[in-house]
Formats: sequence, structure tokens, C-alpha cells
Amino acid sequence: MKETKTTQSRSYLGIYRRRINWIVAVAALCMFTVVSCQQEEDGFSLFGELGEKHPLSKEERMEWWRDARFGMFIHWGLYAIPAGEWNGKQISGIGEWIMERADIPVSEYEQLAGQFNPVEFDADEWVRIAKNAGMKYIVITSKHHDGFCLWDSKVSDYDIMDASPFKRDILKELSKACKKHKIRLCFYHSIMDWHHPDAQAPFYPNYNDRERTNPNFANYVENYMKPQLKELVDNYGPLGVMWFDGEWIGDWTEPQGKDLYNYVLDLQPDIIINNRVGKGRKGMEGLSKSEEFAGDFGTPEQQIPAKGLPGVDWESCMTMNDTWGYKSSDHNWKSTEDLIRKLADIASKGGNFLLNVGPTAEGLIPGPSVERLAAIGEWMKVNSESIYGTTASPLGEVPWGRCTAKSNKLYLHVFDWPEDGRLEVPGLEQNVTKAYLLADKKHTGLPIMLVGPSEIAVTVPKEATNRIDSVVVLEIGQ
Ligand code: FHN
Repeated sequence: MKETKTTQSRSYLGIYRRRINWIVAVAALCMFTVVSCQQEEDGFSLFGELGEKHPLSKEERMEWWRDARFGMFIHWGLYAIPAGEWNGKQISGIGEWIMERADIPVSEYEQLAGQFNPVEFDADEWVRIAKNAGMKYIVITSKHHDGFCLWDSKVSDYDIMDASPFKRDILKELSKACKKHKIRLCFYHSIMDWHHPDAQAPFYPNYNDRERTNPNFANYVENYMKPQLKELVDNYGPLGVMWFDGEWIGDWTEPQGKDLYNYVLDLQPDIIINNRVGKGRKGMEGLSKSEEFAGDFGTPEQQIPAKGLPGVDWESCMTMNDTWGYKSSDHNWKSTEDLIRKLADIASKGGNFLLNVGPTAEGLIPGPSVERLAAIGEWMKVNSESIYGTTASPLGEVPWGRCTAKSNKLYLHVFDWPEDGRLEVPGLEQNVTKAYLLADKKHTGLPIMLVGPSEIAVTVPKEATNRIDSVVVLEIGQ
């Protein structure tokens, strides 16, 4: 009897298992079809040469990033030591390009590694500075064009553990601090490499020669760059974004970009990858839509597209002065006012803001950057609701500032506070049921007047709540 029951239940189990297998198979097929259609629509098939499919849709992967809106870019490497000066001369241009700008041979430049000893580096402090500014993610140069690696790479000796006296894995420390403070860690990684003999090193003194190619470049890609990327994903992840750069070199092609995109996504299925993995950046100069935005998001550099990039995820990366890597002579700092308004401007156009810091050779984020980030943080403490998770403004241009949107709210970022206490809001398609100042914790309603079919005027206090950007919230009814 016992035996029969067991046999019966086994066979029931078998039927259930088979049924479950069928259900799983059908569900997987449906998901596959939906995901693949979505990806075709996005103009970038995720099914590359590797022939493998990726389990998460772009929508799922992008969710946290779209909510975040604000991140910290960190350019840090050996170039922080010369800090813009070589053999007693100021070298023009951005600090991290000094190897190229000053025609420094590989053998000479790599000596800097022996001097790189940033004893003031405190990963926790860096992450706290970003977090207090309201930033949700950090993108740090794992390797910039000069080829020096900030982590303990097993396929290179040109790294922080093997070549410098510091012998502390910078990326490991940052990854721990980011985990602790719940900030997403992301890596910038340069495809161009001025140090590797199979990449651009032999091009000296013109490392950036776009016309030249290296017959051994495939060896660099397969046996150096890809293993390094695997180390970064496997040992320092899970990562938020893999942020490629240096894709303009003659050796790099769009098919290689697609292969690399698939390679990285296979390593970590929920990672996000920027357009510079391929030749996507050229799209801004008029390629077709599918070529235009290979990768998951566009990367306008040092600029905010006048009307955003509708239908595309994008992130403006920008310096606080005129250099990415530390340059001691660059004092041309953007004001806090400018930076806060840029943040609102970018959010109002549906983009993210990746704001750069270039730490010193000692490991310190420069004072002027720290001060500005702290001031942005003060503003964010009151107003971050008007930035996180918002989408582009549904209003046209408004004369007093910018507008961001989220669920049933419009956030009016008022840069120019009306002296007469009357804030006119044109271009409204829906009913406004309530208006209040975001800085007013009680959400006391402000008087609203209908002044036209799609225009209201809100009566606001004489004084702005913030001289840079005061936020007025409009609640929208059905
Ligand atoms: O050449 C780099 C530059 O040094 C810096 O890293 C910026 C950041 O977006 N990207 C390249 C230029 O596009």
C-alpha cells in the first residue's frame, strides 16, 4: 500500500513537473518574443554574434538609472601627478591627456606609477561627498586612455598593486564604500590604450592617430581588454554601468562594439552600457537611428541638448572646471548656481547629469569641487523630489526657469522669481488642483487663478525660497 501511494505520488509529481516545464517553456518563449521585439524597436538587437539572449529587457535594466538622474564622474589616474605640467611647462588641454599632449614616451610616462601614492585616499569620504550631494551613482575611471589600471588586474602589471607603492586596490575600497552607502558603483573604461603594445602605444608620438591601426589589435581586445572587463564585473560588481570611451580609434568598429556590448551583458545581465561601446557618438553628426544610439544611452559631453533627446535615454557628462583629470592651474570653476540650474535643466529635458571631479595625486577631491557638491546637496535636501524619478517637462519653454514632471505633479523650477508675486504658467493641458512651495513642509496651498484656456497664475510669496532655484509644485487633476 505504502509503496503504491509513493509510486502514485511520484507519477503525479512527474505529471506536474512536466506541466510546469511546459508552462515555463511557453512563458520563456513569450518573454523572448516580447524582449526581442522591444530590442528591435530600440534599434539595437541584443542578440549579437555570440547568439545568446539576455534575460532582462532594457526597460528593466534602465529603471534605477532613470530614477537616479544625478551621478558623480571621477577621473583619477597617474595624470594627477603632473597635474598639467611637464618638464616645468604648462601643457595646454585637459589634464588626463598630458601623455599625448606633451608627447611623453610610454617608458617615461609609466615611471609615474612608481610615484603614485595617494595616502589621503578615503573611499568612504568620496562616497559620502557624492551621497550628500544627492548623487545616486559613481562612475570612476577603471582605466583611462593612458592604460594605468586602478585595480589589481591579473593580466597586467601596469596597475595600482603591481606598479605603485600604494598597493591598495582602489576599486575594491570604493566598491565596499558604495555598498555601505547604497550608491551604485559604475566603471568608465577606455577602449583606446596608449600603453598597450597591441593597441595605440606604437603610435607615439601621436597616440591619438585615428588613421592608424595596429595589426595586433585583436589580441589586445581578446586577451587583455575582455579579461580585464571580466575581472571588473566579477570581482567588483554588481556594477551599475560600464561606461566605455575612446571608441573613435581606427581599430574599433561598430560590429566590435556590438560584440563587446553582448560580452559585458552576458557577464552581468542587468548592467547598463553607454553608446560609446560602439561608434554611437557619431550619430550626433547624422548617422541613421540604429547606428545613432548603439548601447543603452547617449552621452552628450560638456553640453545639454537644447531639446533633450526625445525617445532616447541620455546623460550629459560635464566638468566643474575645464578638465576631467586634476590640473593644478585650472581655476575656472562653474558656480553652484550654474550647476544646480544645469541639473534642473537636464532633468527638465529627460536626461541624467554626470558631474565630474578630478582628485589630486594625494587622493583628495579638490576643495572647490567639495564646496560646490555640498551646496548642491543643501539644495537637494529640500528639492530632490523635483529631480529623482522625474521625466521631461510637458510644458513648452517657460520664461522663469524649467519644469520637471512626476505622476500627477509638475515641479516648476523658478530661476527668476517674479517680483510682483505672480507666477504665470503657460502651456497647461490639465486642471491644476493645488499649488504649493516644495520648501513648505506643510504644503500650504497657494492661490491659483485661471488666466487663459491653458494658462494659470499662481500667487507666490514676495521672497523666493531659494535664490538659485525655488520649486513650486502643481498638482494636476483629471
Ligand atoms: O578623451 C576623453 C576625455 O579624457 C574624458 O574622459 C571624456 C569624458 O567623457 N571622454 C573623452 C573625450 O570624449
